[in-house]
Amino acid sequence: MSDVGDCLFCKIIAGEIPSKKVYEDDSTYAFADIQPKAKVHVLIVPKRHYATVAELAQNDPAELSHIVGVAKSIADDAFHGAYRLVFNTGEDAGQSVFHVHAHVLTGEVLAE
Ligand code: IU
Repeated sequence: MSDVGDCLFCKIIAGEIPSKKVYEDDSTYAFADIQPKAKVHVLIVPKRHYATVAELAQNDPAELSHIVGVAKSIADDAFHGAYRLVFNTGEDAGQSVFHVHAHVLTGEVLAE
């Protein structure tokens, strides 16, 4: 379903690179960020490869909505439904992996 060139997150989804899985279903995979910026820091990715959240929204809005639901459910379990959801988009905004991913930051009170 997903294996675009040498995309790192496609390889994680395919199990070619190990990750700490948090959630998986037919269309979506979630795993712990290797450099957590909060007590709980999870990346949620669509299994199908899109570079950015804008591309995902345009091509598969149902999957984007699903990802938002997965984020809520992770935060419901980790920290009574309080969480920050971030999609860095573009190199100048801090995006370093060009397979769209939602950062879910939760598990503790977050600084502004
Ligand atoms: P960014 O929004 O593209 O900068 O986020 C990429 C994230 O992917 C970043 O928080 C990294 O710590 C994380 N990550 C990872 O979890 N596993 C990896 O093998 C690599 C990056 I490379």
